[in-house]
Amino acid sequence: MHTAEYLAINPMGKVPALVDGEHIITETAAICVYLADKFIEKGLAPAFNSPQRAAYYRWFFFTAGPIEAAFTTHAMGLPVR
Ligand SMILES: N[C@@H](CCC(=O)N[C@@H](CS)C(=O)NCC(=O)O)C(=O)O
Repeated sequence: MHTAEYLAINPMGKVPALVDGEHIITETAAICVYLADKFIEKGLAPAFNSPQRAAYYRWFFFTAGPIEAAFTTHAMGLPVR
């Protein structure tokens, strides 16, 4: 992940990363939302104009933000508040 080839895809040298044609998407949550929207007919996300989008975004990014931070904090032996 620290090769020049991979760093050209994700300069942070982290996985996952998705290359979709000319698009590069990093960050797990962004990849999931991108794919769910790209293949909206699969029903992985609420329809684009659905009011359910509010809760979908709220809880999706809650897991990607505060939950990931809490797991990392806990793994470092620090208290999670
Ligand atoms: N916030 C990023 C975290 C990415 C991340 O930390 N990936 C880890 C693996 S789960 C990684 O690439 N670790 C290798 C490293 O930091 O060198 C995401 O959600 O995709």
